[in-house]
Amino acid sequence: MVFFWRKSEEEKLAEKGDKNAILKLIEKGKRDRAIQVLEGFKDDPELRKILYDLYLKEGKYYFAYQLIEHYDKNLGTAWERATIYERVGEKEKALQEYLRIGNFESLTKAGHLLYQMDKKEEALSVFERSLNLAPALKREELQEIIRKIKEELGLLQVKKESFIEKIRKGLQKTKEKALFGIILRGRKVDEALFEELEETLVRADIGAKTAINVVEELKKEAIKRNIKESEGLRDLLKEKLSSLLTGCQDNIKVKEGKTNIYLFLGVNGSGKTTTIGKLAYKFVSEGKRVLLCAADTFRSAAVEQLEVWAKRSGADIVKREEGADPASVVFDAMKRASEYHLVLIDTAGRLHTKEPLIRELRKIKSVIQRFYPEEPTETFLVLDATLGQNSISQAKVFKEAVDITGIILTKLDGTAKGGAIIPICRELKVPVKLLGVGEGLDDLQPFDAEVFVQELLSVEV
Ligand SMILES: Nc1nc2c(ncn2[C@@H]2O[C@H](COP(=O)(O)OP(=O)(O)OP(=O)(O)O)[C@@H](O)[C@H]2O)c(=O)[nH]1
Ligand SMILES: [Mg+2]
Repeated sequence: MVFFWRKSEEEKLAEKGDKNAILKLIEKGKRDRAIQVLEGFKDDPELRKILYDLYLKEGKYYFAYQLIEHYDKNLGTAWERATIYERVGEKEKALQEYLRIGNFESLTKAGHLLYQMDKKEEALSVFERSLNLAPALKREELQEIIRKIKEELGLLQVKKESFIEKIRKGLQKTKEKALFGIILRGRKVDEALFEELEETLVRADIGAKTAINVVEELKKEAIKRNIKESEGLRDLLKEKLSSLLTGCQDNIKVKEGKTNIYLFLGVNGSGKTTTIGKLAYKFVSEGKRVLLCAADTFRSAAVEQLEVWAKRSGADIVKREEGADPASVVFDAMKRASEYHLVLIDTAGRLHTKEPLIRELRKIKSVIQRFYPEEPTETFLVLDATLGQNSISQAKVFKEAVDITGIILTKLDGTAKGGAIIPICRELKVPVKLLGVGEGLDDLQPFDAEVFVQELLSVEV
């Protein structure tokens, strides 16, 4: 009897808005009754908060939402409000709260919401912000999401072309191909043919001396093997050119499970920035984390250009203002490098100031080695194929500054001087690792000497 009397006394107190009595009701598990009572005191901030907490505990999100909407926009925590908004379908409001919180969890939530709302570009940028704050264990999951969105936005479309098809596509644009194709098609082997061949080899920029040698040897072989038709010379020429390219070919090095630093050197306009963009795209498509370092601080446009490539490829970027010390940008990049598989460093190539250029490049290298004594994994010299052999002299300046591990020959799609690849690699004694065959994301190929020569002399023009 006493028990019932005391209980109703408590309820009476509660009904009058006595906070302690209400809390006692809740303590005893009479949540519904407490809610019923509290709903009469929504104007009282203290009791309202108790009601709000109860709504959340009971999963009555819509009621909690109404409290927020009609009584107090700051009720509870921002995270709670965001969750409530999300539950009741107020996506826009949920989004605003998540963005305001701005931590890893909330930005990830905001990214998902934006994606659901079909705002993919915004989702991408929010996920990228969230990635910057992500704990190590969450990074991969987030990268995968980012990669997927990029693919959907067409930022990472992977063309299904075979390796050989790609090389063909690139080389089809080279002009020598047409020349050799025509000379070697359906002709009698005679002095005039040899002269034309020699001329074409010179025009292809393989070097006059080499051209004369090649043709001399072809003549001897043609007599020895009694070759009468030009078609028969094709294989001989292939053999000869291939042997000249022995040792000129190598793959780019990537140390698995480590941070790889690649340094890109070359004169203005040789194609450094474009090549970095293409290579970043290739690595990001393979699921690697890539950081671009804008150490060409000479012009602000150079930094902007690299930023565009970072966006297109899905790589991150480290930059500073125009005119900043390039080595200091490299320093910033090195501080973050351990989070990445690859760091690609863009440099300025002002050749008219040779001594400062050499000093600058050495300084950059020493900054890299302060952090990673074994790096750079690759120091690429980017050369413009349209300059042909003329690029050899500029190459020597860079070689003087730092050791070059590979040549990247760009713009091979628009030149008749692709033959220069032979003197370039033989004279510099550095292998050619990549070829640039256009301005698109996909227009970068590994250099394969055999395929290169084969395509050069192929009849399908
Ligand atoms: N056709 C063709 N154009 C290319 C290729 N690579 C680069 N280019 C173009 O060449 C021009 C110069 O390329 P960049 O990448 O800006 O050269 P860079 O070495 O960074 O030049 P600076 O930043 O001035 O030192 C750009 O218009 C590119 O689009 C290629 O393989 N083929
Ligand atoms: Mg550049």
